[in-house]
Amino acid sequence: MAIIRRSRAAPLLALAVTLFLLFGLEWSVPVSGPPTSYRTAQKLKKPRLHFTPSSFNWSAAEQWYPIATLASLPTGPPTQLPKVQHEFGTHHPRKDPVTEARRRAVLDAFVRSWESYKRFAWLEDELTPVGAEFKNPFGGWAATMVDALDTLWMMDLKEDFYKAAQAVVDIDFSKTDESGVNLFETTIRHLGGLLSAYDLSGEPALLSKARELGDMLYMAFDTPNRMPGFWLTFEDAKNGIQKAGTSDPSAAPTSMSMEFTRLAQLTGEDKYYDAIDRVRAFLERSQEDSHLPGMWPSQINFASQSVRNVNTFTIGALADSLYEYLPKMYVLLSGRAGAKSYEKMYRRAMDIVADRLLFKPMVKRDPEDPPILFAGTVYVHHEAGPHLNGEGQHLSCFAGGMFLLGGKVFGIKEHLRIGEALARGCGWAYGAFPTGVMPEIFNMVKCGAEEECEWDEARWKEEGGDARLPPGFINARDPRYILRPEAIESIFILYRVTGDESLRDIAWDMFQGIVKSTKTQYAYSAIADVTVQGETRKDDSMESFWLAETLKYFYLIFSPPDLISLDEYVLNTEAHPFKRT
Ligand code: DMJ
Repeated sequence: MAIIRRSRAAPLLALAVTLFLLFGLEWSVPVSGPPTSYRTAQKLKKPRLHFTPSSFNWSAAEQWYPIATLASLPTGPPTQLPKVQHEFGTHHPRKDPVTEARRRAVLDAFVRSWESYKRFAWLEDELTPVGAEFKNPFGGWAATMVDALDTLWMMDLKEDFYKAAQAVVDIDFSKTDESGVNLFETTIRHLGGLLSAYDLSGEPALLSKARELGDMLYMAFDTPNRMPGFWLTFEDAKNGIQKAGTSDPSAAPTSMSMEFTRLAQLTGEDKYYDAIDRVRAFLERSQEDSHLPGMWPSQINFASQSVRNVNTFTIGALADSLYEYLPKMYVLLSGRAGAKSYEKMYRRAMDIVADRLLFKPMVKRDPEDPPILFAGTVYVHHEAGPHLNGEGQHLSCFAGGMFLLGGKVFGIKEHLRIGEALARGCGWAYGAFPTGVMPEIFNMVKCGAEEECEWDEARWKEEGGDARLPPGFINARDPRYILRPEAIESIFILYRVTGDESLRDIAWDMFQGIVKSTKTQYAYSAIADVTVQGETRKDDSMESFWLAETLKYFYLIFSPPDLISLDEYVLNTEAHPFKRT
Protein backbone atom coordinates (compact mmCIF):
# COMPACT_ATOMS: atom_id res chain seq x y z
CA MET A 1 0.00 0.00 0.00
CA ALA A 2 1.36 3.42 -0.93
CA ILE A 3 2.41 5.69 1.91
CA ILE A 4 0.22 8.77 2.01
CA ARG A 5 2.44 11.84 2.29
CA ARG A 6 1.50 14.87 4.29
CA SER A 7 0.87 17.15 1.31
CA ARG A 8 -1.36 14.58 -0.39
CA ALA A 9 -3.09 13.69 2.88
CA ALA A 10 -4.46 17.19 3.43
CA PRO A 11 -7.26 17.06 0.80
CA LEU A 12 -8.19 13.56 2.00
CA LEU A 13 -8.41 14.85 5.53
CA ALA A 14 -10.57 17.73 4.39
CA LEU A 15 -12.88 15.28 2.62
CA ALA A 16 -13.05 13.14 5.74
CA VAL A 17 -13.94 16.14 7.90
CA THR A 18 -16.63 17.19 5.42
CA LEU A 19 -18.10 13.66 5.46
CA PHE A 20 -17.99 13.66 9.25
CA LEU A 21 -19.86 16.95 9.40
CA LEU A 22 -22.42 15.71 6.92
CA PHE A 23 -23.06 12.23 8.24
CA GLY A 24 -21.77 12.23 11.81
CA LEU A 25 -19.71 9.16 12.61
CA GLU A 26 -21.72 6.69 10.57
CA TRP A 27 -19.10 6.40 7.87
CA SER A 28 -16.52 5.26 10.43
CA VAL A 29 -18.38 2.03 11.24
CA PRO A 30 -18.98 0.40 7.89
CA VAL A 31 -21.78 -2.14 7.77
CA SER A 32 -20.84 -4.82 5.26
CA GLY A 33 -23.49 -5.93 2.83
CA PRO A 34 -25.83 -8.76 3.74
CA PRO A 35 -26.09 -11.78 1.45
CA THR A 36 -28.47 -10.99 -1.39
CA SER A 37 -31.09 -13.43 -0.20
CA TYR A 38 -31.44 -11.57 3.13
CA ARG A 39 -31.51 -8.02 1.81
CA THR A 40 -34.41 -6.00 3.18
CA ALA A 41 -36.48 -3.67 1.08
CA GLN A 42 -35.76 -0.48 2.99
CA LYS A 43 -33.19 1.95 1.66
CA LEU A 44 -33.58 5.39 3.16
CA LYS A 45 -32.77 8.35 0.96
CA LYS A 46 -32.10 10.53 3.95
CA PRO A 47 -31.43 8.86 7.30
CA ARG A 48 -32.41 11.02 10.27
CA LEU A 49 -30.26 9.44 12.97
CA HIS A 50 -26.56 10.01 13.59
CA PHE A 51 -24.61 7.19 15.13
CA THR A 52 -22.18 7.83 18.00
CA PRO A 53 -19.80 4.96 18.70
CA SER A 54 -19.23 3.65 22.22
CA SER A 55 -15.86 4.41 23.74
CA PHE A 56 -14.60 0.81 23.66
CA ASN A 57 -14.52 -1.13 20.41
CA TRP A 58 -15.23 -4.78 21.22
CA SER A 59 -14.89 -5.87 17.60
CA ALA A 60 -11.13 -5.32 17.93
CA ALA A 61 -10.83 -7.20 21.25
CA GLU A 62 -8.73 -10.34 21.32
CA GLN A 63 -10.48 -13.70 21.08
CA TRP A 64 -8.71 -16.04 23.51
CA TYR A 65 -10.40 -19.12 22.08
CA PRO A 66 -10.48 -18.31 18.39
CA ILE A 67 -12.37 -20.39 15.86
CA ALA A 68 -10.68 -22.04 12.91
CA THR A 69 -13.72 -22.36 10.66
CA LEU A 70 -16.89 -20.36 11.06
CA ALA A 71 -20.28 -21.97 10.43
CA SER A 72 -21.87 -19.85 7.73
CA LEU A 73 -25.29 -18.41 7.69
CA PRO A 74 -27.36 -20.54 5.30
CA THR A 75 -27.90 -18.72 2.03
CA GLY A 76 -29.91 -19.59 -1.03
CA PRO A 77 -33.55 -19.07 -1.82
CA PRO A 78 -36.03 -19.27 1.05
CA THR A 79 -38.58 -22.09 1.29
CA GLN A 80 -42.17 -20.95 0.79
CA LEU A 81 -43.62 -21.62 4.24
CA PRO A 82 -47.35 -22.14 4.83
CA LYS A 83 -49.22 -18.96 5.76
CA VAL A 84 -49.45 -18.26 9.49
CA GLN A 85 -52.22 -15.70 9.45
CA HIS A 86 -55.87 -16.35 8.81
CA GLU A 87 -57.05 -15.16 5.38
CA PHE A 88 -58.74 -12.02 6.70
CA GLY A 89 -59.68 -10.84 3.23
CA THR A 90 -60.62 -7.37 2.14
CA HIS A 91 -63.98 -7.50 3.97
CA HIS A 92 -62.30 -7.51 7.34
CA PRO A 93 -63.73 -4.66 9.47
CA ARG A 94 -60.60 -2.55 9.56
CA LYS A 95 -61.77 0.14 11.92
CA ASP A 96 -65.12 -0.65 13.49
CA PRO A 97 -65.89 1.85 16.28
CA VAL A 98 -65.69 -0.65 19.15
CA THR A 99 -62.29 -2.00 18.12
CA GLU A 100 -61.10 1.50 17.39
CA ALA A 101 -62.08 2.69 20.89
CA ARG A 102 -60.24 -0.28 22.39
CA ARG A 103 -57.15 0.41 20.29
CA ARG A 104 -57.20 4.02 21.50
CA ALA A 105 -57.52 2.91 25.13
CA VAL A 106 -54.38 0.80 24.74
CA LEU A 107 -52.62 3.69 23.05
CA ASP A 108 -53.59 5.96 25.97
CA ALA A 109 -52.16 3.48 28.48
CA PHE A 110 -48.94 3.36 26.50
CA VAL A 111 -48.66 7.15 26.21
CA ARG A 112 -49.37 7.59 29.92
CA SER A 113 -46.57 5.15 30.82
CA TRP A 114 -44.17 6.54 28.22
CA GLU A 115 -44.70 10.18 29.22
CA SER A 116 -43.87 9.35 32.84
CA TYR A 117 -40.81 7.39 31.74
CA LYS A 118 -39.70 10.43 29.72
CA ARG A 119 -40.34 12.79 32.60
CA PHE A 120 -38.84 10.83 35.49
CA ALA A 121 -36.56 8.18 34.00
CA TRP A 122 -35.29 9.39 30.61
CA LEU A 123 -32.35 7.19 29.56
CA GLU A 124 -32.59 5.09 32.74
CA ASP A 125 -33.63 1.44 32.65
CA GLU A 126 -37.00 1.61 34.40
CA LEU A 127 -39.51 4.07 35.80
CA THR A 128 -40.72 3.35 39.32
CA PRO A 129 -44.41 4.00 38.70
CA VAL A 130 -45.43 4.79 42.27
CA GLY A 131 -42.47 6.83 43.50
CA ALA A 132 -41.87 8.49 40.11
CA GLU A 133 -38.17 7.76 40.26
CA PHE A 134 -36.08 5.21 38.39
CA LYS A 135 -33.89 2.15 38.76
CA ASN A 136 -31.19 0.52 36.67
CA PRO A 137 -31.21 -3.28 36.78
CA PHE A 138 -29.84 -3.71 33.22
CA GLY A 139 -26.61 -1.75 33.11
CA GLY A 140 -28.26 1.67 32.98
CA TRP A 141 -28.55 1.67 29.18
CA ALA A 142 -32.12 2.89 28.88
CA ALA A 143 -33.72 -0.58 28.79
CA THR A 144 -37.28 0.76 28.65
CA MET A 145 -36.45 3.17 25.84
CA VAL A 146 -34.61 0.63 23.69
CA ASP A 147 -37.33 -1.95 24.34
CA ALA A 148 -40.12 0.51 23.45
CA LEU A 149 -38.71 1.84 20.17
CA ASP A 150 -40.60 -0.51 17.86
CA THR A 151 -43.84 -0.04 19.81
CA LEU A 152 -43.50 3.72 19.30
CA TRP A 153 -43.09 3.05 15.59
CA MET A 154 -46.11 0.73 15.37
CA MET A 155 -48.28 3.16 17.32
CA ASP A 156 -47.28 5.83 14.84
CA LEU A 157 -45.68 8.01 17.53
CA LYS A 158 -42.96 8.90 15.05
CA GLU A 159 -41.63 12.10 16.60
CA ASP A 160 -41.10 10.32 19.90
CA PHE A 161 -39.61 7.40 18.02
CA TYR A 162 -36.95 9.59 16.40
CA LYS A 163 -36.12 11.47 19.63
CA ALA A 164 -35.78 8.23 21.55
CA ALA A 165 -33.93 6.47 18.73
CA GLN A 166 -31.38 9.30 18.54
CA ALA A 167 -30.80 9.03 22.29
CA VAL A 168 -30.41 5.26 21.88
CA VAL A 169 -27.83 5.45 19.08
CA ASP A 170 -25.86 7.83 21.33
CA ILE A 171 -25.68 5.27 24.19
CA ASP A 172 -22.16 4.38 25.24
CA PHE A 173 -22.31 0.67 25.94
CA SER A 174 -18.82 0.90 27.44
CA LYS A 175 -20.11 3.09 30.25
CA THR A 176 -21.92 1.36 33.09
CA ASP A 177 -21.62 1.18 36.87
CA GLU A 178 -21.75 -2.59 36.63
CA SER A 179 -18.80 -4.93 36.15
CA GLY A 180 -20.83 -6.94 33.68
CA VAL A 181 -24.28 -7.55 32.26
CA ASN A 182 -26.94 -10.20 32.10
CA LEU A 183 -26.27 -11.69 28.69
CA PHE A 184 -29.76 -13.03 28.00
CA GLU A 185 -31.66 -9.92 29.07
CA THR A 186 -29.33 -7.58 27.18
CA THR A 187 -29.68 -9.73 24.09
CA ILE A 188 -33.46 -10.04 24.05
CA ARG A 189 -34.23 -6.49 25.18
CA HIS A 190 -31.42 -4.25 23.85
CA LEU A 191 -30.12 -6.15 20.85
CA GLY A 192 -33.61 -7.37 19.91
CA GLY A 193 -34.99 -3.85 20.34
CA LEU A 194 -32.31 -2.27 18.16
CA LEU A 195 -32.68 -4.85 15.40
CA SER A 196 -36.44 -4.53 15.17
CA ALA A 197 -36.28 -0.73 15.30
CA TYR A 198 -33.90 -1.00 12.34
CA ASP A 199 -36.10 -3.51 10.50
CA LEU A 200 -39.06 -1.16 10.85
CA SER A 201 -37.43 2.22 10.23
CA GLY A 202 -34.47 1.34 7.98
CA GLU A 203 -32.29 3.84 9.92
CA PRO A 204 -28.67 2.64 9.43
CA ALA A 205 -27.51 4.12 12.75
CA LEU A 206 -29.71 1.61 14.57
CA LEU A 207 -28.02 -1.26 12.79
CA SER A 208 -24.59 0.22 13.58
CA LYS A 209 -25.58 0.39 17.26
CA ALA A 210 -26.93 -3.17 17.13
CA ARG A 211 -23.70 -4.34 15.59
CA GLU A 212 -21.62 -2.57 18.21
CA LEU A 213 -23.66 -4.16 20.99
CA GLY A 214 -23.55 -7.51 19.17
CA ASP A 215 -19.75 -7.31 19.17
CA MET A 216 -19.78 -6.80 22.91
CA LEU A 217 -22.21 -9.67 23.53
CA TYR A 218 -20.28 -11.89 21.11
CA MET A 219 -17.35 -11.75 23.55
CA ALA A 220 -19.37 -13.91 25.95
CA PHE A 221 -18.87 -16.86 23.60
CA ASP A 222 -15.09 -16.64 24.04
CA THR A 223 -14.89 -19.58 26.47
CA PRO A 224 -12.98 -22.86 26.21
CA ASN A 225 -15.98 -24.68 24.70
CA ARG A 226 -17.55 -21.58 23.05
CA MET A 227 -20.68 -21.88 25.26
CA PRO A 228 -21.43 -18.51 26.88
CA GLY A 229 -21.84 -17.92 30.60
CA PHE A 230 -24.85 -16.24 32.22
CA TRP A 231 -23.05 -12.94 32.92
CA LEU A 232 -20.78 -11.13 30.56
CA THR A 233 -18.11 -9.78 32.91
CA PHE A 234 -16.09 -7.20 31.02
CA GLU A 235 -12.72 -7.71 32.73
CA ASP A 236 -13.00 -11.50 32.43
CA ALA A 237 -13.73 -11.12 28.74
CA LYS A 238 -10.76 -8.81 28.23
CA ASN A 239 -8.47 -11.20 30.11
CA GLY A 240 -9.62 -14.44 28.52
CA ILE A 241 -10.83 -16.08 31.73
CA GLN A 242 -14.49 -16.64 30.92
CA LYS A 243 -16.11 -20.04 31.34
CA ALA A 244 -19.56 -21.42 30.62
CA GLY A 245 -21.84 -21.89 33.64
CA THR A 246 -22.25 -25.17 35.49
CA SER A 247 -25.93 -24.70 36.33
CA ASP A 248 -27.43 -21.94 34.19
CA PRO A 249 -31.06 -21.46 33.18
CA SER A 250 -31.45 -23.54 30.05
CA ALA A 251 -33.22 -20.68 28.26
CA ALA A 252 -30.37 -18.21 28.73
CA PRO A 253 -27.56 -19.21 26.35
CA THR A 254 -30.02 -20.96 24.04
CA SER A 255 -32.24 -18.00 23.29
CA MET A 256 -29.76 -15.69 21.70
CA SER A 257 -30.18 -17.49 18.41
CA MET A 258 -32.77 -15.22 16.81
CA GLU A 259 -30.98 -11.98 17.65
CA PHE A 260 -27.58 -13.23 16.51
CA THR A 261 -29.05 -14.75 13.36
CA ARG A 262 -30.84 -11.54 12.42
CA LEU A 263 -27.62 -9.60 13.08
CA ALA A 264 -25.73 -12.00 10.80
CA GLN A 265 -28.42 -11.68 8.13
CA LEU A 266 -28.30 -7.89 8.20
CA THR A 267 -24.53 -7.47 8.36
CA GLY A 268 -23.36 -10.48 6.37
CA GLU A 269 -21.05 -11.43 9.28
CA ASP A 270 -20.96 -15.19 9.84
CA LYS A 271 -19.36 -14.94 13.28
CA TYR A 272 -22.67 -14.08 14.95
CA TYR A 273 -24.37 -17.07 13.37
CA ASP A 274 -21.46 -19.35 14.14
CA ALA A 275 -21.71 -18.42 17.83
CA ILE A 276 -25.30 -19.55 18.22
CA ASP A 277 -25.02 -22.47 15.82
CA ARG A 278 -22.61 -24.15 18.26
CA VAL A 279 -25.30 -23.88 20.95
CA ARG A 280 -27.82 -25.38 18.51
CA ALA A 281 -25.48 -28.30 17.79
CA PHE A 282 -25.13 -28.93 21.53
CA LEU A 283 -28.91 -28.91 21.99
CA GLU A 284 -29.33 -31.35 19.11
CA ARG A 285 -26.63 -33.68 20.48
CA SER A 286 -28.05 -33.70 23.99
CA GLN A 287 -31.79 -33.90 23.34
CA GLU A 288 -32.09 -37.60 24.22
CA ASP A 289 -29.63 -37.54 27.14
CA SER A 290 -31.67 -35.89 29.87
CA HIS A 291 -33.78 -37.58 32.56
CA LEU A 292 -36.78 -36.87 30.32
CA PRO A 293 -35.45 -37.71 26.84
CA GLY A 294 -36.68 -35.25 24.23
CA MET A 295 -36.61 -32.30 26.64
CA TRP A 296 -33.82 -30.36 28.27
CA PRO A 297 -33.94 -29.69 32.04
CA SER A 298 -34.59 -26.26 33.54
CA GLN A 299 -30.87 -25.83 34.23
CA ILE A 300 -27.95 -27.11 32.19
CA ASN A 301 -24.27 -27.58 32.85
CA PHE A 302 -22.98 -25.73 29.80
CA ALA A 303 -19.38 -26.09 30.94
CA SER A 304 -19.38 -29.90 30.82
CA GLN A 305 -22.25 -29.90 28.31
CA SER A 306 -24.32 -32.16 30.51
CA VAL A 307 -28.12 -32.17 30.68
CA ARG A 308 -28.32 -34.69 33.51
CA ASN A 309 -27.61 -32.44 36.48
CA VAL A 310 -31.24 -31.44 37.11
CA ASN A 311 -34.49 -33.46 37.12
CA THR A 312 -36.97 -30.59 36.59
CA PHE A 313 -38.70 -30.13 33.24
CA THR A 314 -40.84 -27.13 32.41
CA ILE A 315 -41.67 -24.79 29.57
CA GLY A 316 -42.02 -21.98 32.11
CA ALA A 317 -39.42 -20.11 34.16
CA LEU A 318 -35.77 -20.87 33.32
CA ALA A 319 -36.52 -22.91 30.19
CA ASP A 320 -39.29 -21.08 28.29
CA SER A 321 -37.62 -19.40 25.34
CA LEU A 322 -35.33 -22.37 24.64
CA TYR A 323 -38.48 -24.04 23.28
CA GLU A 324 -40.05 -20.85 21.92
CA TYR A 325 -37.03 -20.23 19.68
CA LEU A 326 -37.12 -23.64 17.97
CA PRO A 327 -39.99 -22.92 15.55
CA LYS A 328 -39.11 -19.23 15.43
CA MET A 329 -35.58 -20.00 14.22
CA TYR A 330 -37.05 -22.20 11.50
CA VAL A 331 -39.18 -19.27 10.39
CA LEU A 332 -36.36 -16.73 10.64
CA LEU A 333 -34.18 -18.96 8.45
CA SER A 334 -37.17 -19.43 6.13
CA GLY A 335 -36.62 -23.17 6.16
CA ARG A 336 -33.15 -22.88 4.56
CA ALA A 337 -30.36 -25.37 5.33
CA GLY A 338 -29.81 -25.56 9.10
CA ALA A 339 -33.46 -24.84 9.80
CA LYS A 340 -34.38 -28.54 9.64
CA SER A 341 -32.47 -29.14 12.85
CA TYR A 342 -34.75 -26.67 14.65
CA GLU A 343 -37.83 -28.38 13.21
CA LYS A 344 -36.62 -31.78 14.35
CA MET A 345 -35.91 -30.57 17.87
CA TYR A 346 -39.25 -28.77 18.06
CA ARG A 347 -41.27 -31.81 16.94
CA ARG A 348 -39.52 -34.17 19.34
CA ALA A 349 -39.66 -31.81 22.34
CA MET A 350 -43.33 -30.98 21.78
CA ASP A 351 -44.26 -34.67 21.63
CA ILE A 352 -42.93 -34.96 25.17
CA VAL A 353 -44.51 -31.69 26.30
CA ALA A 354 -47.89 -32.85 24.95
CA ASP A 355 -47.59 -36.28 26.58
CA ARG A 356 -46.10 -35.31 29.93
CA LEU A 357 -46.51 -31.64 30.78
CA LEU A 358 -49.96 -30.56 29.63
CA PHE A 359 -53.01 -31.09 31.78
CA LYS A 360 -56.69 -30.36 31.76
CA PRO A 361 -57.76 -28.65 35.01
CA MET A 362 -60.86 -29.58 36.97
CA VAL A 363 -62.82 -26.32 36.94
CA LYS A 364 -66.39 -25.04 37.02
CA ARG A 365 -67.06 -24.19 33.38
CA ASP A 366 -69.81 -24.71 30.85
CA PRO A 367 -68.93 -28.04 29.18
CA GLU A 368 -69.92 -26.43 25.85
CA ASP A 369 -67.13 -23.85 26.17
CA PRO A 370 -63.98 -24.46 24.09
CA PRO A 371 -61.45 -26.76 25.82
CA ILE A 372 -58.65 -25.36 27.96
CA LEU A 373 -55.23 -26.72 28.88
CA PHE A 374 -52.33 -25.70 31.14
CA ALA A 375 -48.64 -26.61 31.18
CA GLY A 376 -47.25 -27.98 34.46
CA THR A 377 -43.83 -29.08 35.69
CA VAL A 378 -42.44 -32.62 35.59
CA TYR A 379 -40.00 -33.90 38.20
CA VAL A 380 -38.26 -37.12 37.27
CA HIS A 381 -37.65 -39.12 40.43
CA HIS A 382 -34.89 -41.65 40.56
CA GLU A 383 -37.16 -44.64 41.20
CA ALA A 384 -40.74 -43.46 40.75
CA GLY A 385 -40.06 -41.86 37.35
CA PRO A 386 -41.75 -38.69 36.00
CA HIS A 387 -44.34 -36.92 38.13
CA LEU A 388 -46.46 -34.04 36.80
CA ASN A 389 -47.10 -31.18 39.22
CA GLY A 390 -50.20 -29.23 38.14
CA GLU A 391 -48.48 -25.94 38.72
CA GLY A 392 -49.27 -23.27 36.16
CA GLN A 393 -47.17 -20.18 35.54
CA HIS A 394 -47.86 -16.92 33.79
CA LEU A 395 -44.54 -17.39 32.02
CA SER A 396 -45.65 -20.64 30.36
CA CYS A 397 -48.65 -18.90 28.79
CA PHE A 398 -46.44 -18.12 25.77
CA ALA A 399 -46.78 -21.81 24.84
CA GLY A 400 -50.16 -21.35 23.17
CA GLY A 401 -48.54 -19.06 20.62
CA MET A 402 -45.62 -21.42 20.16
CA PHE A 403 -47.85 -24.42 19.38
CA LEU A 404 -49.94 -22.29 17.02
CA LEU A 405 -46.88 -21.09 15.10
CA GLY A 406 -45.40 -24.61 14.98
CA GLY A 407 -48.77 -26.04 13.98
CA LYS A 408 -49.00 -23.60 11.08
CA VAL A 409 -45.47 -23.70 9.68
CA PHE A 410 -45.02 -27.46 10.07
CA GLY A 411 -48.62 -28.30 9.18
CA ILE A 412 -49.40 -30.12 12.47
CA LYS A 413 -53.17 -29.96 13.14
CA GLU A 414 -52.84 -31.34 16.66
CA HIS A 415 -50.58 -28.43 17.60
CA LEU A 416 -53.21 -25.97 16.44
CA ARG A 417 -55.70 -27.66 18.75
CA ILE A 418 -53.24 -27.68 21.67
CA GLY A 419 -52.17 -24.09 21.04
CA GLU A 420 -55.74 -22.88 21.06
CA ALA A 421 -56.57 -24.73 24.30
CA LEU A 422 -53.44 -23.37 26.02
CA ALA A 423 -54.14 -19.80 24.91
CA ARG A 424 -57.77 -20.07 26.02
CA GLY A 425 -56.67 -21.56 29.35
CA CYS A 426 -54.64 -18.46 30.18
CA GLY A 427 -57.36 -16.13 28.96
CA TRP A 428 -59.89 -18.00 31.10
CA ALA A 429 -57.62 -17.84 34.19
CA TYR A 430 -57.53 -14.05 33.97
CA GLY A 431 -61.31 -13.95 34.30
CA ALA A 432 -61.33 -16.43 37.18
CA PHE A 433 -59.65 -14.03 39.64
CA PRO A 434 -61.35 -11.01 41.25
CA THR A 435 -58.76 -8.60 39.84
CA GLY A 436 -59.29 -9.97 36.32
CA VAL A 437 -55.62 -11.01 36.17
CA MET A 438 -53.94 -14.38 36.69
CA PRO A 439 -51.16 -14.95 39.24
CA GLU A 440 -47.51 -15.55 38.52
CA ILE A 441 -47.56 -19.17 39.85
CA PHE A 442 -50.52 -21.29 40.99
CA ASN A 443 -51.66 -24.88 41.41
CA MET A 444 -54.83 -26.43 40.03
CA VAL A 445 -56.61 -29.75 40.43
CA LYS A 446 -55.62 -31.90 37.45
CA CYS A 447 -58.11 -34.03 35.57
CA GLY A 448 -57.08 -37.64 35.06
CA ALA A 449 -56.06 -38.68 31.55
CA GLU A 450 -59.31 -40.34 30.51
CA GLU A 451 -61.98 -39.18 32.91
CA GLU A 452 -64.74 -36.74 31.96
CA CYS A 453 -63.57 -34.35 34.62
CA GLU A 454 -66.79 -32.89 35.88
CA TRP A 455 -66.67 -30.37 38.69
CA ASP A 456 -66.26 -32.17 42.04
CA GLU A 457 -66.39 -29.76 45.00
CA ALA A 458 -65.34 -32.41 47.52
CA ARG A 459 -62.25 -33.33 45.53
CA TRP A 460 -61.28 -29.67 45.15
CA LYS A 461 -61.48 -29.19 48.94
CA GLU A 462 -59.66 -32.46 49.60
CA GLU A 463 -56.77 -31.25 47.44
CA GLY A 464 -56.55 -27.95 49.33
CA GLY A 465 -59.06 -25.64 47.62
CA ASP A 466 -60.96 -23.08 49.69
CA ALA A 467 -63.31 -20.17 49.19
CA ARG A 468 -60.50 -17.61 49.02
CA LEU A 469 -59.48 -19.01 45.64
CA PRO A 470 -61.49 -19.47 42.44
CA PRO A 471 -62.93 -23.00 42.07
CA GLY A 472 -60.29 -25.38 40.74
CA PHE A 473 -57.30 -23.46 42.10
CA ILE A 474 -55.59 -24.93 45.14
CA ASN A 475 -53.04 -22.22 45.72
CA ALA A 476 -51.56 -19.07 44.28
CA ARG A 477 -48.00 -19.82 45.37
CA ASP A 478 -46.81 -16.55 43.86
CA PRO A 479 -49.87 -14.29 43.71
CA ARG A 480 -48.17 -11.32 42.00
CA TYR A 481 -48.82 -9.93 38.55
CA ILE A 482 -45.77 -8.09 37.23
CA LEU A 483 -47.24 -6.70 33.99
CA ARG A 484 -46.20 -9.78 32.02
CA PRO A 485 -47.26 -10.32 28.39
CA GLU A 486 -47.48 -14.10 27.81
CA ALA A 487 -51.25 -14.55 28.11
CA ILE A 488 -52.18 -11.74 25.73
CA GLU A 489 -49.32 -12.84 23.46
CA SER A 490 -50.98 -16.22 22.89
CA ILE A 491 -54.48 -14.75 22.59
CA PHE A 492 -53.11 -12.32 19.97
CA ILE A 493 -51.46 -15.12 17.97
CA LEU A 494 -54.64 -17.20 18.21
CA TYR A 495 -56.57 -14.24 16.80
CA ARG A 496 -54.16 -13.75 13.90
CA VAL A 497 -54.20 -17.50 13.15
CA THR A 498 -57.96 -18.07 13.38
CA GLY A 499 -59.55 -14.66 12.77
CA ASP A 500 -62.02 -15.45 15.58
CA GLU A 501 -63.37 -11.99 16.47
CA SER A 502 -64.58 -13.12 19.91
CA LEU A 503 -60.93 -13.29 20.98
CA ARG A 504 -60.85 -9.50 20.86
CA ASP A 505 -63.54 -9.48 23.56
CA ILE A 506 -61.43 -11.79 25.69
CA ALA A 507 -58.44 -9.48 25.13
CA TRP A 508 -60.50 -6.44 26.09
CA ASP A 509 -61.61 -8.07 29.36
CA MET A 510 -57.99 -8.91 30.13
CA PHE A 511 -56.88 -5.37 29.36
CA GLN A 512 -59.52 -3.87 31.61
CA GLY A 513 -58.55 -6.21 34.45
CA ILE A 514 -54.89 -5.24 34.13
CA VAL A 515 -55.51 -1.51 33.90
CA LYS A 516 -57.96 -1.47 36.79
CA SER A 517 -55.67 -3.37 39.14
CA THR A 518 -52.25 -1.92 38.22
CA LYS A 519 -52.91 1.78 37.57
CA THR A 520 -50.89 4.31 39.59
CA GLN A 521 -50.79 8.08 39.57
CA TYR A 522 -48.03 8.01 36.95
CA ALA A 523 -48.26 4.75 35.04
CA TYR A 524 -48.92 1.05 35.83
CA SER A 525 -47.24 -1.10 38.42
CA ALA A 526 -46.58 -4.72 39.29
CA ILE A 527 -49.02 -5.78 42.01
CA ALA A 528 -48.50 -7.99 45.04
CA ASP A 529 -51.62 -10.16 44.93
CA VAL A 530 -54.19 -10.80 42.21
CA THR A 531 -56.45 -12.80 44.52
CA VAL A 532 -57.66 -9.80 46.52
CA GLN A 533 -61.03 -8.10 46.26
CA GLY A 534 -60.83 -4.32 45.97
CA GLU A 535 -57.65 -2.26 46.12
CA THR A 536 -54.39 -3.99 45.14
CA ARG A 537 -50.97 -3.37 46.69
CA LYS A 538 -48.54 -1.82 44.17
CA ASP A 539 -44.94 -3.02 44.14
CA ASP A 540 -43.57 0.10 42.41
CA SER A 541 -42.09 -1.74 39.46
CA MET A 542 -42.69 -1.38 35.73
CA GLU A 543 -40.42 -3.66 33.75
CA SER A 544 -39.56 -2.69 30.21
CA PHE A 545 -41.66 -5.53 28.78
CA TRP A 546 -44.82 -3.61 29.75
CA LEU A 547 -44.14 -1.22 26.85
CA ALA A 548 -42.21 -3.65 24.67
CA GLU A 549 -44.60 -6.58 24.86
CA THR A 550 -47.78 -6.37 26.90
CA LEU A 551 -49.14 -3.12 25.49
CA LYS A 552 -47.81 -3.97 22.02
CA TYR A 553 -49.79 -7.22 21.88
CA PHE A 554 -52.92 -5.46 23.14
CA TYR A 555 -52.44 -2.75 20.53
CA LEU A 556 -51.88 -5.23 17.72
CA ILE A 557 -54.94 -7.33 18.49
CA PHE A 558 -57.11 -4.22 18.12
CA SER A 559 -55.31 -3.10 14.95
CA PRO A 560 -55.82 -4.23 11.34
CA PRO A 561 -54.19 -7.66 10.90
CA ASP A 562 -51.64 -6.44 8.36
CA LEU A 563 -49.88 -4.33 11.02
CA ILE A 564 -46.89 -6.61 11.73
CA SER A 565 -48.31 -9.54 9.81
CA LEU A 566 -46.96 -12.84 11.11
CA ASP A 567 -46.33 -13.79 7.49
CA GLU A 568 -43.84 -10.94 7.19
CA TYR A 569 -42.30 -10.85 10.64
CA VAL A 570 -41.27 -13.25 13.37
CA LEU A 571 -41.17 -11.86 16.91
CA ASN A 572 -38.35 -12.51 19.36
CA THR A 573 -39.18 -13.44 22.95
CA GLU A 574 -39.37 -9.74 23.88
CA ALA A 575 -41.97 -9.17 21.10
CA HIS A 576 -39.49 -7.48 18.77
CA PRO A 577 -40.45 -8.20 15.15
CA PHE A 578 -37.66 -9.32 12.81
CA LYS A 579 -38.30 -9.18 9.09
CA ARG A 580 -38.66 -12.58 7.46
CA THR A 581 -36.42 -12.68 4.40
C1 DMJ B 1 -39.64 -11.02 28.90
O1 DMJ B 1 -38.43 -10.43 29.16
C2 DMJ B 1 -39.53 -12.09 27.85
O2 DMJ B 1 -40.78 -12.36 27.31
C3 DMJ B 1 -38.90 -13.35 28.40
O3 DMJ B 1 -38.87 -14.37 27.46
C4 DMJ B 1 -39.67 -13.82 29.60
N1 DMJ B 1 -39.83 -12.81 30.58
C5 DMJ B 1 -40.24 -11.50 30.17
C6 DMJ B 1 -41.74 -11.27 30.17
O4 DMJ B 1 -42.45 -11.91 31.09
